[in-house]
Order: sequence, then C-alpha cells, then structure tokens
Amino acid sequence: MTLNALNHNFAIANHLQFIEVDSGLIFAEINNAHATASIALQGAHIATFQPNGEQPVIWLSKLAKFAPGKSIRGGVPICWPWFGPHKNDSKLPGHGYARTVPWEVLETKALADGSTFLSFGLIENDTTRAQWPHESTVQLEVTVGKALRVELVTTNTGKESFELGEALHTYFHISDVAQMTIRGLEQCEYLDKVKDFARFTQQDGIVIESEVDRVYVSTTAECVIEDKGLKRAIHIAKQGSNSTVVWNPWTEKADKMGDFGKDGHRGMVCVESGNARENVVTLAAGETHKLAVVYSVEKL
Ligand code: TA6
Repeated sequence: MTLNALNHNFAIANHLQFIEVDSGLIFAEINNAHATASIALQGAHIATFQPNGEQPVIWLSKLAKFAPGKSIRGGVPICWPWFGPHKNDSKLPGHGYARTVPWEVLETKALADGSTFLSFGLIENDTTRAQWPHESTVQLEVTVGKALRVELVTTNTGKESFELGEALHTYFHISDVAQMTIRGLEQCEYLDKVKDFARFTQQDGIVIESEVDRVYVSTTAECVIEDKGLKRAIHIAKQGSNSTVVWNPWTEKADKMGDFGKDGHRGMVCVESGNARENVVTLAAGETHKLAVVYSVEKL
C-alpha cells in the first residue's frame, strides 16, 4: 500500500500518521496523550517507545540503519518462526525472517483511554514460503499507552502440527550497564551461549560486567530492570512465554557488529520474552498461540 493510501485508510488525528524515510521504509508514528512510538512496517519492528515525561524505554542504536531487507539494531525485532540459528539449515537467517520482510497494517484504532492500537500481519511470498513450508499466519498487535503492550499471535492454518520458536528481542534503554540489575530470574536455570550452552542456575539478580548471552528456560516470571542511574524500574510482564533471553554483547562483539556505536552496548540490555530451545511451542493444526508482553515504568 502506498504512503497516501496508508494515511487515508489508517491515520488517526492526534494519534497516528505514516511517514516514509529516505531509504524508502515506512513507519507508523504514534503521538498520543500518553507516549510517542514509531513502528517500521518492515518487520512490524517497534523502533522507539517513550512515555511522556520519561526517558525512552526502548533502545535504538545511534547507528541503526533502516534498510530494506536488513534488521534494525535496537527496538523490538521479532524473532519468528525460529529463534537463533535454524534447526537444520544454517543458510537460513538467524532468528527467522519475520524481522526483515514487509508486514501490512490490518487495523488501527484510538482507544477510550487515549491509547493507540495497531495490528499488523506478515505478508507471505514465495521466499518466505520456501523458508517456512507450514501454513500459518502471524500478527502483531501493539497498544501504545502509558505502557507498551505487544502481542505476537501465530495460527496454524494447515493440517499438520509444527514447532514454533519465537521472541520479542527487545532492547531496553538504560543509563549505564554498571547501574542496572535484572531481577525476577533468581533460581531459574539458563543455558549459557558464551559457555557452549552449558546449564547453570541463576543465584541472584543479574549484574552485567562482561558479555552475557543466556536463555533462561521454563520461566514465566515477570522481570524487572532496576536502573539506579535513571531512578526507575522497567517491568516486563509476559504471557505465553516460557523462555527469557538476556543479552549484552559487551565491548568486543559490539565493536565487531559495527552498528552499536562507540560504547553503545553500555546503554542497552536485551531482555527477550519468547519460546526458545527446549521451550519451542508445538502448534497443532488449527491452533493459535499468543505471546504477550507489557512493558511499563515505575519511578524508584
Ligand atoms: O538473543 C541473543 C542473540 O541471539 C545473541 O546471540 C546475538 O548475537 C543476538 O541475539 C543479536 O542477533 P542479531 O542477529 O540481531 O545480530
């Protein structure tokens, strides 16, 4: 759909308009009574979310590129329909293809409390079907209010069951990594990617002082990012998710990635709600699975 048609069909006064950036990517720009946010139609990728009077909640790299077919560094990349490398084909893209293909707007509405609701559907084509030969639909529903609510809804529209891996690979904005502790995963088991996926049990709150890349398994716990520098806590409440991934690439890996910016990794942490590794979801024919998260801020 063209920019004009999107604005004609889906823009809402005092809530939402669509804009096109230089590279040709189109963004939904939300500006309502509670917050601002922007969402790229490519990947249904939430790039920013900032409640009024607050620092940004979501981290977006200063060097993020908005290029067709490329994932954006920061925001809320959608990992779907697998998380990490593909199970048996290493040539397929890591974290699936959903984050780099076009999605369409299905619905937008202003809610009675002043929030803005948007829903998006992934557009299938021959390339996506070749990578994922299962009949299915996936939608993202986003409510931008004082809090940000995100739901990823997958339906098996075929006749055979399939295994689904997924995550909302959310990058959170923090004052400095030395000022933050993640709580909620104490006593959970995790697989440590930095140590060849060895299994450990988390003892205390998570403090990050070097590369961290962990899949916490079989946990439905709410997580809290306590940030002494910003004097706030970000709450991450989730449903339909049994894995939580915590990631910070630290200096060397971030430098190699080239799109973090100097010391960019110090101002972010990923706390990802999903279903990965031993928690992948088996979806029977006709079944729908919903992964839902709410990100909210509390002053400390
Ligand atoms: O979720 C953590 C992780 O899987 C890391 O291993 C890491 O390299 C990363 O996601 C970022 O992946 P990307 O493909 O976006 O560069």
